[in-house]
Amino acid sequence: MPLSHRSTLTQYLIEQRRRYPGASGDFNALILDVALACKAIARAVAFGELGHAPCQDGGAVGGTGVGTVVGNVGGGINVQGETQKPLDVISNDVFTRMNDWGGHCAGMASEEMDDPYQIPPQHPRGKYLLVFDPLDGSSNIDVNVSVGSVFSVLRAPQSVVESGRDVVEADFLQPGTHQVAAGYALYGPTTMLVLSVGHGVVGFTLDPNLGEFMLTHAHIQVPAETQEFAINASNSRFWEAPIKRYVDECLAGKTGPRGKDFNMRWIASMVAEAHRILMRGGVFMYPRDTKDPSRCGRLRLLYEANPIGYIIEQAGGRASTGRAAVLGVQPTALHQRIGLVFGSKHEVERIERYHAQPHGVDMPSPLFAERSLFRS
Ligand code: AFP
Repeated sequence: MPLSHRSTLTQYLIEQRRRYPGASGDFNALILDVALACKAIARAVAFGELGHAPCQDGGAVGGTGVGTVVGNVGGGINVQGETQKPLDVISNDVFTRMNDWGGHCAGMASEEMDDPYQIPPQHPRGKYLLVFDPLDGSSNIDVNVSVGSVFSVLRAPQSVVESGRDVVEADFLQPGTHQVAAGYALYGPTTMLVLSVGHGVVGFTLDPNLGEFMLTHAHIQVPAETQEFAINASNSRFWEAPIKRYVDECLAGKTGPRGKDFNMRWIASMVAEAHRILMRGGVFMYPRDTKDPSRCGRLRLLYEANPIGYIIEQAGGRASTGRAAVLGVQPTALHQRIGLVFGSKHEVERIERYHAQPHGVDMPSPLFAERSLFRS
């Protein structure tokens, strides 16, 4: 049956499963549990300040308990040393509770938890690992800017599946190429779920009447060319030469070496930036820099860079550390940070070429040397 543009997420997953006649259905059930978590978080986010008081439904959002007293938890410090917003904590709780009972997961890991999450003993253990940032961009919550959830699905190592043992950090240290699915939910003017199960990228919009994710974007492709880039320019004095060169050349516009004008964007909510790039092209950079020598980037490899990188590459774009494909990086720690550049393929390849050249510059660039707007 050809996929209609109004399929539900469930119908889409059933269509995909037909490719694998031996599939048990565990994978589809896992994605549907993740989607349910995203719906519950969308609802919690939508309450905004109203969430500080108990909502009228007594918190019964599909039995999730979301919607109650949003403002009274959180305020702790997570493993990243960042202050947790109440919604960070609630979203993490929703993700773990929605996914720990179904028998699909062997364990989970999250930005908000120092250590891997163990499936409680009363529930069966499955063959997948779920890794997520339950509420990315949460520093934007107070100003009502779009935020999102990012997730990555890996296979649990055979030793975990066979023994049913507790998961340990090492089980999660798999390169992004090992992901079997990745996606994000964007809580913006509409709530969307963007997903790849390894056969391209599709987008679903949450129908508020039905409470269903409906397929609205059947074949998402990142345009190869762009005139838009996104970077936090306040870090320019810490950038390495190849990034300075790239940005300078974009800023030089029509009269510079690129021969065209660029727009710059920065939302500080990576899911929202990734979504914009998937819809109309662009390049996002949070590169390695010299701001804090103890860390080699801002974004987290396992639950930010890898899932977004997977989606972008499945959509025909490129995701890189600046030097090499981010999906090829062998992780060394659960909460490892990394430099990340992703988006329109030709732009990311250009940035990689600049990194490959000695000092990031192959010939004296008059703009870089003389007129750099971001000279250090
Ligand atoms: P939060 O989830 O702590 O708000 O972090 C968001 C984020 O990881 C990513 O979504 C943004 O692109 C990036 O950080 C913004 O970082 P700056 O605040 O340094 O611009």
